[in-house]
Amino acid sequence: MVQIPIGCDIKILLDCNELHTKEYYSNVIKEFKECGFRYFNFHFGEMLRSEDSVRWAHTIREALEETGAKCSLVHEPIPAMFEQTDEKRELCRRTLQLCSILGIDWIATHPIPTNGNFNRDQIEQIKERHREYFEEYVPELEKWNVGVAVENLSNIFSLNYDGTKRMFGDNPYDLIEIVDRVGSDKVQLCLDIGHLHTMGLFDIGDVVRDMGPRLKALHVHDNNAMADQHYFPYMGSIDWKAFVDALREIGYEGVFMYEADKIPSKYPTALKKPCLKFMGEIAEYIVSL
Ligand SMILES: [Mn+2]
Repeated sequence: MVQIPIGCDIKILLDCNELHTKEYYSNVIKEFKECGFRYFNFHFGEMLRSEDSVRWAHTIREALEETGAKCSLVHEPIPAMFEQTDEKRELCRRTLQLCSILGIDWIATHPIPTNGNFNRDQIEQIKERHREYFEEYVPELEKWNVGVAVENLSNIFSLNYDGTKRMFGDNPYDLIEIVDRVGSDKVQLCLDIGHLHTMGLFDIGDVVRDMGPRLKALHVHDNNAMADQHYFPYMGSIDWKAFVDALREIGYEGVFMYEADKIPSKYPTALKKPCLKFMGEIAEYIVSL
């Protein structure tokens, strides 16, 4: 049985700063590896705007090479990709450049924020808008050899924003269709399992199977199906066995990547590593089910 590798948000132990040395990053990465993680989910955050971002990325790359770790996913640039001002375009270009330096395979990207209870024609228009948007981006993605993994959302977000009940992207089948219309191996899917669970409409195993080979990245976290809590697995009500069985069935080749950094962040620094170790044990347990 091929074991699915496990990954975690590196920011749990790391603060991104251009002043940090390669040794600093190597030590942080070693701590992650001691907890079972060799793959990371990165957020460039403010570093994206730093004059020194390219040098900083090279420093981290050296630390990754030295420690035999890999950054496989980044959650950028949101919402930079959808507001095409010159400044945002530059942030997008910088994002792709940093991803390329760091060897990041996939950028988890939310769909264009669109709230409302849409009819069929409106949904069709929104899908076409996404197709056009991503198609335009494909040459850049190819140039930098980085892919976009479009992430499913939750209608819970739209309730927070303006009281509407739906948000485009909360139905993973709309995203499957966009990916097929774009038809590029650089525009694929990221399944946020927590978002999907809050919808209460979809069977997790069926969605994984229907995404099939388009599924390139995961955001793993749990919830009680009523809020996007970003809990550890088993703190909520997701059926983890059904999830991992379906991943195996489709021959998922990506990483079992946590997006559950909010919980460790609540703990004092001294407890962050034990917390991470526990997260590692939970992930190892699930991928062995
Ligand atoms: Mn997510």
